[in-house]
Order: sequence, then C-alpha cells, then structure tokens
Amino acid sequence: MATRKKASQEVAPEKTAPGKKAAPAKAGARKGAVRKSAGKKKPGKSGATPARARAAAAKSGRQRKSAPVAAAGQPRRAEVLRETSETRIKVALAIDEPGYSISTGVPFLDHMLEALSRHSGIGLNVDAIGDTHVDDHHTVEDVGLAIGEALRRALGDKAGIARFGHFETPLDEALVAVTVDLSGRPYLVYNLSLKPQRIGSFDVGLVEDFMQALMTAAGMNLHINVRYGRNPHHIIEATFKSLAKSLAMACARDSRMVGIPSTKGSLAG
Ligand SMILES: [Mn+2]
Repeated sequence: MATRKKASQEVAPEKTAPGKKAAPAKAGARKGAVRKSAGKKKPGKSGATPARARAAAAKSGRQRKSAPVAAAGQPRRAEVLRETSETRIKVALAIDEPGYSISTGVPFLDHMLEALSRHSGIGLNVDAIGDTHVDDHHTVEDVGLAIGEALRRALGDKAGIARFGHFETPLDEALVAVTVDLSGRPYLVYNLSLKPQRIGSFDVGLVEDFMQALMTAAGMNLHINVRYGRNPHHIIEATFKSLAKSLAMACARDSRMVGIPSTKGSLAG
C-alpha cells in the first residue's frame, strides 16, 4: 500500500495556517492556494504554562534530560507538501486554530474532511490535485498520508497532551465508535464492514485506505468499530465525526499531564 515512492517535504510553518471559512481553492489557481490566516488567535494558553510545567517536571526529576523541549506554548501547526507523479498535495494543519478549506477533487472526501475539521476544531487546509482520471485511490491515500504527517509534526513531542481519545457518534440509525492513542505506534483495527459499493462516485473501500494512510503517517493507534448502521453514507460520516471528536480529546492539553504522557518518556514511536 504505502510502498509507492513518495516525496514529501516540510514547508516553513509560520507562513500559513488554515483560514477560517476561506473559499476553497479553485483548480488551476494553485499558486498561493494555502491562505494566510486572517487575524487568527494564537493557540490558547490555558493550563500550565510550558515554563512552569517544565520547571515542575525538572524539580520532581520526572522529565528526562534528553526529552525534547515541550512544544506547549508554540503554535501547534505544520504544513506538508507531498508531490509524486500521481498526486500533488498541500496540507496546512493547526491543532488549535479552527477553520477549513478543502479541495481534493474527490467530493465525498471533501465532505468527510470538512466534518473532520469542523467537529475536531483542528484547522485544516487541503489542496490536492491527483490522477482522479485513473481513479480516486492515489488521491485518497496520499491525502491521508499528508494529513497524518502534518498532525504528527504539529503535535511535536506531545508533551502535556491527553494522548488518548474515544467517542461514539450517532447519525440517524448508525452508531460508530472510534478510539485513538497518539502513541507513535501505527496500528489500525478496522471493523467497518461495508459491502463494495459507491456513494456517488466514491468507492467506500477507500475509507480503509485513507485510515490506513492517516494512522501510519500520524503514528497512532486507531480503532474503528461500527456498532450498527444501515446507510453507508451515515456510517462513514459517523466514523469521521467520531475520529474528529477522538482526536480533539487526544490532542487536548491536560494541565495535570506534566511532560510527555508516557512512562517510557517518549511517544516518538
Ligand atoms: Mn453527509
């Protein structure tokens, strides 16, 4: 699956951030498609300040000397540009700055990513051009990889975060549970058995490819369990909403969580 040759690079993070309600980029107007945030607030500074947290940790001797400097207090943002012969994907992600602008060329994926950003409060700009004339597979998978990589970079060393998240979202007759651990160890449990079918032009099997790519690049343990449901659109949408809420929980800063939330002292994977 992720064996195709990829090229990706980090883009300077301070230039852009997800813009609130920015108009989706038009195909053919790719230059400068990642917008500047207009008057965005800096991420909240609730809870322990990084300096105080670090001082407390140092005092108690719990923080290892080799532990990377906590990212707390710094804007949790990252940008990823991923270019291959199949796709060109630009992602700007800002954990604490809600707002989205999504244009992937795959309408159902746009709908799901909008839900992901809207319900997580994680700012997300995605601008993708892919070989959708072949099919949607490369684009869906590579968008998952780029978002996952942006999330991993934005989280930094994960000091002071909750790390775990779980949520069950209903959508009419469907109920879907998603559980995440931002452990640095990619592992997917995917209990979402939909018979092969399409929603509009979207092949529902691609949801698994997206989740596989996302959790691999983000370095997370991701469990998806459909409790029940009939309508595939409802089931998939409830999955993305549960993922959103779970990620919001896992990324949230917990003022009682001093340093990196691991007895091992690292969540680097
Ligand atoms: Mn919908």
